[in-house]
Amino acid sequence: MTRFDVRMGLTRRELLQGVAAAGLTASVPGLARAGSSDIKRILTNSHWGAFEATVKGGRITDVTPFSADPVPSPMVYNFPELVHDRTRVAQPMVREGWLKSRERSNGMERGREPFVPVDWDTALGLVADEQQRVRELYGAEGIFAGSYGWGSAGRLHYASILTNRFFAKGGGYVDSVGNYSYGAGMMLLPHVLGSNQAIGGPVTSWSVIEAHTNLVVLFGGAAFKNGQISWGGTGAHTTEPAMRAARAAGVEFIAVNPVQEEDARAIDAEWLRIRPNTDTALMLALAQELVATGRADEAFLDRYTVGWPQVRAYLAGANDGVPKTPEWAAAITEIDAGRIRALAGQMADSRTMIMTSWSLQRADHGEQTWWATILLASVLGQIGLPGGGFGFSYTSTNGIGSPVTRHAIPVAARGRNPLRRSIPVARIADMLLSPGETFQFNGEDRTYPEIHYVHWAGGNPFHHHQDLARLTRAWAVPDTIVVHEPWWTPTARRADIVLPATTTLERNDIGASHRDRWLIAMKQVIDPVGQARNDFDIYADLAERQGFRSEFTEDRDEMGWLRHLWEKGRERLALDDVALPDFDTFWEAGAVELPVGDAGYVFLADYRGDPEGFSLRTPSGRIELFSETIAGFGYDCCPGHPAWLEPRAWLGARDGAQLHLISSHPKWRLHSQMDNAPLAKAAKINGREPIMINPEDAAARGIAAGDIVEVFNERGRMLAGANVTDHVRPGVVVVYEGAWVDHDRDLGFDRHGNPNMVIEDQGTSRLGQGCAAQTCLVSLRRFGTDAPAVTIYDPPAIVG
Ligand code: PGD
Repeated sequence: MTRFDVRMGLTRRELLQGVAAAGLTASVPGLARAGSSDIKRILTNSHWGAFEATVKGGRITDVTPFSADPVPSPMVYNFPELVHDRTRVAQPMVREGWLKSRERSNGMERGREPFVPVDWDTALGLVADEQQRVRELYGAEGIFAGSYGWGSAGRLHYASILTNRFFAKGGGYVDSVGNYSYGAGMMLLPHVLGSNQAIGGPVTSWSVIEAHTNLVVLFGGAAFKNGQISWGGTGAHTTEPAMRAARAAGVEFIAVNPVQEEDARAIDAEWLRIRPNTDTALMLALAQELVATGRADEAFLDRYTVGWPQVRAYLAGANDGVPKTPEWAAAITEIDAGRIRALAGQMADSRTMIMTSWSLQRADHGEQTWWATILLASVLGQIGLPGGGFGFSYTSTNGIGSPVTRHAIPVAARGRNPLRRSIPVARIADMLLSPGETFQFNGEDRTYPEIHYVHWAGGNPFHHHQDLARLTRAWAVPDTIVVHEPWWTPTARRADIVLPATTTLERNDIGASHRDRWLIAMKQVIDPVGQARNDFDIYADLAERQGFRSEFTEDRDEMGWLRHLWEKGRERLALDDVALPDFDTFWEAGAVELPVGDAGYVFLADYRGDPEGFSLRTPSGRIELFSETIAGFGYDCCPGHPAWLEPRAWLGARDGAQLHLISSHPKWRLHSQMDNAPLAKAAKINGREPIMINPEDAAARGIAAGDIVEVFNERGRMLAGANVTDHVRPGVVVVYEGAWVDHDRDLGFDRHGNPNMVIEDQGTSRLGQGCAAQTCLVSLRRFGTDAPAVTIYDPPAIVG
């Protein structure tokens, strides 16, 4: 089978040709002929971009990207197949064993037993009765509804927020805090900078970078691929054009990365092939080299930071006897000491912007990489100058550095949870497995509750969580698990009750994100597929059965809510001097373009100009290179200043021929969304998720391109398809996250290639407790010829 190379900017024709070349069986509808009378074209929006859907005979036959989008994502072309795919959940379903007897059903059978179709009335009755039973017996503490996940674009039908709202109005629930994207960083930054602005923006504008920056040092991705998506909707893609424009204007890029990404090549980035999880050591050595060569900006450090004396002593090796020299870092990072010295000089001689990606804090001690970034930028002393300093999100999602407005159209309010109890989001399995156990989190001691009922909508924990075999054991613990999903994802298959949800194309909504200049009326394109219903309506009916419909809906229907959210947004945007039309005018027009915000924005320029007047919201009012607060927590896994802490698994301490597994974000789907669509399927190798392997590592194991390989360690095993390439350094393999796991517990492995089968389920540190997926060692071998077929795109067994 030919591998289809998925590139940006692909036309639909090229896409279809590629799909055909890959020998896929997925149905590819023909292009709709314009001018035919029964054809409708309706504008809508999605995380991947806005597009016009062509509808014929009640089916979506084609899509045309939004005309104002300079670089549409090819992923929008997936929609016709995706929406009508055979993996849609046709009607409400109940796991057979649970339906027969909840008390006697075995939680380990979740994902193995067949489902029984039921009508909506029966399904909602079962769910409402079960919620009431658990609430009466165990209180709000027995219910987990911290349902995490990206869900879909739109301001109203955002599934996890509606979930929180339903349970808040219904008496309370155990919630989750933080996210899998930058959970460690978002806990750290308030201590160091006083806010999370460095993540969400505004950050220094790309136009400023283009005009003033000489050198961008990218720690982590140089990824246009991640810029394909934005939470809430994407009218115009800005990341790729901005990076290309900066390059064309003469900005030099250096990519510090174990992988040479295609996007980094597109901007001629020099590749520094670092060992995974060692960037902190490199940053510390760069800082130490600047000190040693008299190039540290002592005046900046003195005026704008606290804790520099402690950190300078640490860099010099005063406490541990280990000066953090280039030679020291070279032994850890495998980047030549001479190159480290030269890079320090280059950074000091240039107007330098440091861009560190979200993925680098998604690792053991991930907090340190972001703190060390701030340290290095402080030593360079360019923070607050045009084109200098640092940022964390430029290459992690669309729209960062392309300012729009401060305010946005709001989402439906979550409501106040009367039970003020939550866990860090990535500690879900610990919570289910260890009720009553105490854990530390950002200076607090917390206790895991005893959960009897789990309700999930808009997320896919059986893709996003680490150590999926452990999650399977944890998932067996609650009495009941209810999932709303459009598709038979791995999580839907592991529910007791599955409620089929509509997709964005089957309902009305408003597409808007504060990182995008387009507000788009997402008008319903087709009728709901099968018996799918909107999450909002599902919750409204569940609330009705329990006597709080009016509190949940505030007596508004779908269009009433959209009108309400629009009017609230209109009031807020007026504060930014933006005059929006009334709702009816907007709905009729289909799209409204917001004026571009402050394109000359420089992050922390106000602080640099007047550090007292614009003091930071840290205890000292300054950038905290040493934090008394963090030091006071007494965590050895996160001391009071940025430090090199050896990761629990890394190439510097590997066992024999182990390889470091990186599982970053794919360019052909969003997390697990669209894994069941043509583009992702076309990228598979021998039907498996691709694994990038360096030729040296492949040869040492007798692996050739296209082979099915087995990736394994003490936690689990999975198959993948070999992509032998020089674009990954020796010792490292890459499997993108998000393939629908096809874990056969009898065979003992995942047939498909979800990296979370083998990744450890441990927090980044006791401070952040974030997802640490990028810390993982694995072994690799050729699997042989008779690999079992992937079955995950077949719906599960349905009886009765
Ligand atoms: P998605 O695939 O987006 O992944 O994890 P997340 O769970 O967010 O899942 C969203 C689900 O919502 C899909 O199943 C989709 O079908 C469903 N859905 C969409 N729209 C609707 C709707 O309207 N209603 C309902 N009810 N459902 C809907 C993402 C998470 O994965 C994140 S954010 C990150 S950053 C992490 N990254 C990594 C990583 O880098 N490496 C590894 N190994 N693992 C990761 N996991 C994390």
